[in-house]
Amino acid sequence: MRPATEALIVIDVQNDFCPGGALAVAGGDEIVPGINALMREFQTVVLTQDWHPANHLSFADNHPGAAPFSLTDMPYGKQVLWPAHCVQGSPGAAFHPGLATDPAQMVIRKGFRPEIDSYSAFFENDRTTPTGLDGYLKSRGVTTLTLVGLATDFCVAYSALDAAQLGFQATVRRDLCRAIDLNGSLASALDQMQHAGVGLG
Ligand code: VGL
Ligand code: ZN
Repeated sequence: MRPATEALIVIDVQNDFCPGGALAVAGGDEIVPGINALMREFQTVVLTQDWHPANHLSFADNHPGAAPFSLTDMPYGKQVLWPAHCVQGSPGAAFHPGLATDPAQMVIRKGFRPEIDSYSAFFENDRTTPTGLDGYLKSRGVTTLTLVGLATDFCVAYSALDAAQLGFQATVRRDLCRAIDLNGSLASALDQMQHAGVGLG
């Protein structure tokens, strides 16, 4: 068992990010058994859940004429327009049925404001609106994070970069993540994480 200063953060292991889902990540389901096994080493386990209203502005459907995976300008900067995914309460938003959810003490939902996307578990995409996870972890004395889940180059990378910025020692277990890899996004995310001092295990 690892010390109480360490937490495992399991990012968005939800049906819509697994094969057959609305925004399927290749091999997204392959990481589930390994994540379940890793949970047994941690006293603190947090799950995140992408949790969008149907009118969410990250959905291409809510921008007439826009194609999925195109870019748009939001007040906070560029935003990829995604196929509708992880709609609150839908089967696609549920955790993968094989994911062990009982060991988690905390489930943090993000992306619930129609006008702001939230890739990171810590801050929404305006980079200033907090989710509250920083306070939860710090008030529990957690200093060191291991991050796993979906997708490596979006929600995992944004979470790991914010974790490093917030002073946590962060490691991404690449073998327990899978990537979307949109226009070089994986290489760019790995480069940014390396420069930020995120461990890539
Ligand atoms: C994610 C795109 C849109 C992710 C979430 O979990 O990486 N990617 N929403
Ligand atoms: Zn999303």
